[in-house]
Amino acid sequence: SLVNVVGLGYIGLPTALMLAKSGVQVVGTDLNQKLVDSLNQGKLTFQEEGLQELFDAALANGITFSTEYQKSDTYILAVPTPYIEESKKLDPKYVISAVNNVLNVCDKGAAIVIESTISPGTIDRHIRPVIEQRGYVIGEDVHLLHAPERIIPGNMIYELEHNSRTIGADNPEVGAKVKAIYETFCQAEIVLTDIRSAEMSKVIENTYRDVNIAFANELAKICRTDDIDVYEIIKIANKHPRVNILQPGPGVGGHCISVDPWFLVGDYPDLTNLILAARKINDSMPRHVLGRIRDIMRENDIKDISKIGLYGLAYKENVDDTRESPTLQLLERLDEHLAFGVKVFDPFVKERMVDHQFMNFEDFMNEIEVLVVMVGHDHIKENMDLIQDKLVLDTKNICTFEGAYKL
Ligand code: SAJ
Repeated sequence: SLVNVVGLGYIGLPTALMLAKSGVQVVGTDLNQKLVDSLNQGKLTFQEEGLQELFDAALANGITFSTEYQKSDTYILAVPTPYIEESKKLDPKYVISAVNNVLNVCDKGAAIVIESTISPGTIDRHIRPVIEQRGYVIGEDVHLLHAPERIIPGNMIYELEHNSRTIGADNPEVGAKVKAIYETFCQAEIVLTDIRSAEMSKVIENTYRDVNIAFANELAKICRTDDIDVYEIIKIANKHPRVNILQPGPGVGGHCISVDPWFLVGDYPDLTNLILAARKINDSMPRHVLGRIRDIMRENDIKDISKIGLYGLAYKENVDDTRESPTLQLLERLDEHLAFGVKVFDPFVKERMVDHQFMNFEDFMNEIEVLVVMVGHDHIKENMDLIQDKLVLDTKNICTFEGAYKL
C-alpha cells in the first residue's frame, strides 16, 4: 500500500526518501509547486550529508512528488508548526489544514501520523475537534498517531536509521501497523505509547538539552569573571561517570531547542522556573558575545566596529539553516549597537540575509581585524592557517592555535 508523506521540508523529505529506498511505495506531497517541480526534476532543495545518494535511491525505487494529496491508508504529516513569538504558543494551522486535506481523499480507517513537533495537548485541543466537527469518528473512520521526529540536521540520514523513536497511538493495533512501516528503515527500538506521552516526551527531550546547554553557558560566564578555562572545567567534570555537561556557545538556535521549552513555559507558567531561567540564559548569550567583542576592541584599541567580522550565519555547524541563529539574534536584537557595519560571512549561506554580508571568504578576511567564530563549520576548522594572524574571538572553542579569545 501507498504512504503519502505530506510536507517535504527538512523532516518530511528525508523520511519520504528513506521509506522509498526501503521499498515502500511513496508519494511526497507539498503545496509548494516550485519545490515539487524541483524534486521532480531531480533537484534537491537543501543540503545534507548523504541526502543526494538517498534521493537517487528513492527515485530509482519510483518515489514521486505532487502538490495533490493521494488516496491512501497511511499519511505521515511533516508540515511546519510555527511558533508565535508574542504568545510563545505553537500555531497548529498547517497541521489542521493538512488533516482537513487528508480527510478529503483518504480511505476509511486511514492512519494519520503527525511527525511535526507539537506542543503537548495539541492533538486533543486542536486536531480531534477538527476531525469530529467534520463528522468523522476517530478510531473508526480515521486513526490518529503522533510519531515525533528526532533527527539532527547534519547527521539526519544516519539518525533516521539508528535513532530509537516513539509512536503515540490511541489504538495499539494501529500503532503496531504504523510501527511496521517505520521498521522498514529504522533499525533501533520503536516505543509504542499513547499520544499525550509522545507529545510530552518529544518536547522534554529538547527542553533537557536546552537546560543542559544553559548550565554550560552559565558556567562560561562564571569562569569568565575569574579567567578560568570553562572548557577545561567541563572536560574534567565530564570524566565523572555521572556528569555530562554540554558545551557553552554563542547562543542556542534552530527551530527546536530554542522554541520547544516555551510550550511548557506557556502551559505551566507556575511550574517552569528552571526551564524559563535556562531559556533566558541561552537567549542572553549573543549579548555576552557582544560584551566580549567590546572587551577585545578596548584591549586592542579598535574603535571601528566595521573591523569586526562574524563568521557563521547558520544556527550550527555544517548546515545552511539560519532559523533563530545566534548570529541573527545578535544582529537583530542588538542592532542599535552594531548598526555601523559589522561584517558577516557564512560559506553555507548563499542568499543575502543581512547587511555587510560577504559571499567570498577572502574578501571578508581582507576587511576585518577581529574574527568572531560564531559557528564551527568544518570550513573554518580546515582554514586555521588563514585566521591565525587576526584577533579571534572563538565562541565555539575550535581554534587550534594559541591566543584566541574565548567566550
Ligand atoms: N548547542 C550548544 N552547545 C551544545 C550543543 C548545541 O550551544 O553542546 C547549540 C547549537 O550550536 C545550536 C543549538 O544548540 O545553536 C541547537 O543545536 P543542536 O545540535 O543541539 O540541536 P538541533 O536543534 O539541531 O536538533 C535538536 C535535536 N534534539 C536533541 O538532541 C534533544 C534533534 O534530535 C531533534 O530532532 C531536533 O532538535 C528537533 O527537530 O526537535
